[in-house]
Order: sequence, then C-alpha cells, then structure tokens
Amino acid sequence: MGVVNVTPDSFSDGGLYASTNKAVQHAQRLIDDGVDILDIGGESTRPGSESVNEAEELNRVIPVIQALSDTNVAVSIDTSKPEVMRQAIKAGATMVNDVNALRAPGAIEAVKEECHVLVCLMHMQGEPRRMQKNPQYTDVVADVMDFLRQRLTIMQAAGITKERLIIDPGFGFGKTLDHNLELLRNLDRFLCLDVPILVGISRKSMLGTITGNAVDHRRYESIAAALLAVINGAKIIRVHDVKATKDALAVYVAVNDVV
Ligand code: 7PJ
Repeated sequence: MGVVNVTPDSFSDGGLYASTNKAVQHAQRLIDDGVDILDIGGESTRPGSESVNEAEELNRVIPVIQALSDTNVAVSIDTSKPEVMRQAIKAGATMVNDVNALRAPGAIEAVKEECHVLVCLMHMQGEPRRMQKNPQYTDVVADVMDFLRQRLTIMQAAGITKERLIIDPGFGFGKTLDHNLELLRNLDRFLCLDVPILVGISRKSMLGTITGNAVDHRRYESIAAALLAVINGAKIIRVHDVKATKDALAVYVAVNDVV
C-alpha cells in the first residue's frame, strides 16, 4: 500500500487544483513502482495534528480518487468521516482505511451495504491531537488485541463479513517506543484473529527515535521495519517508498518461496 497525501502546500499559492495534480502525479509514480493499493488521505493524523472539516476533506480527496478510478490498482480512502467514506466509494474507492476503526457515528452504516469494499480497522488510543501525551497500557499486546477483537465482533454483528475485514495495531497512535516495539515483536499473536494484518511504520517517529534520522531520511529503517512486520505475519504494508520496499521484500519472498 502506497501513501498518497492530499494536503495543500502552504508554501505555494497553487491552491486545490495544484494539490490534486501533485497527488495524482505522485500516485502515478507509485503505480509505476508496482504499488497494489493507493491509500488516499486528506486529513493528517500525525501526532499533534488538528482535524480538517468534512467539506475541505471531500474537496481534497474526491477529485484524486476520480482521477485514479480508471487505473488498475485498488484505491483506499484514509478517513474516519462517514460522508467521506460514502463519496469516496461512489468515486471508485474499494477500501476504507479508518484509523478510528469505524467508531464515528454512522461510519458502520456508510460501508456495510457496500459488499465489495474492504475495511481496515486500526487501533488508536486517544485522538491525534493528544494521543502521544502519556499513552498507557496494562499489557499493550493484550489491550490492542482486545480492542481489535471487539471491533471485529461488532462489525460482523452489523453484517460486515470477515472476508471484508483487515486489522492494524496502529503503530505510533497513542504508543511509546516500547509499546511499538512490543507490538512489532509480537505481531504474530494477532494472526489468531484470522483476518489479514496491515502495518504502517514507514518513516514514523519510532524509527527516528532509534536511528536519530529526520523524517525524510528514514528509508532504511522503514524497510527493516517492513521486513520484520512481514516476517511476523503482516500481509499489507503501508509505505512511502514503494519501489525500495518491494525490492527488499522480493528477497524475503524468494528465500521463502511465498507469494
Ligand atoms: C497509518 C494509517 C497506519 C493505517 C497513518 C503516518 C501517519 N493507516 N494512516 N495504519 N498511519 N491503517 O503515516 O505517519 O499505521 S497516517
């Protein structure tokens, strides 16, 4: 899965049209690099970030999804807002990636009748603005597991079948470095939930804490983390550097003769 952020560049006055174009061009580059899923996001969920209103988020992501709807890669919408989910699906998205695990009122209803749409349920403690203030767990693996198990049960009770569901422990979302490492080390324990595991660690601050590198210089540590996640059971890896990650994982696939 390749990350496509649609956020206006505050340093240029190109406006929305320019940011749409830039995002589509970036997506095209990821397609050339061999991406399987494009994850389109119009609201930053980085620690400390403020939320974006619905109209603005729609203005950012819908034109990009429309422009990508006739390519042959899957399009995922990274949002927590039900109306954004609905319109993104109408525009051609076949996956909803929600860092809030469909907890917003109306979110389950927005996706449940769309039988062809996959849903990624991510664990997050708190909300982006304050989540890194003082994250606490009794046992991070058990706590995240309980949350995801509960969400999976709620989804299936609402009529969203298991084949449509994906889980994600949510690296960096209300977690210290130790919490993140504990989750990565024990990722295989989530296999018992019997749905594919998605992992997003690419360029995250947990990697910067380990290496001391700034966000735009975390390629090698991102690839190492991606490889560890795959070895420990992840099926989908959300990354910025698609080509580099694919090349690294090709060695793993060759050695293990898996697909
Ligand atoms: C994730 C995400 C992640 C899923 C972001 C960033 C923060 N969606 N969206 N998993 N992270 N499913 O990329 O630094 O880890 S935004």
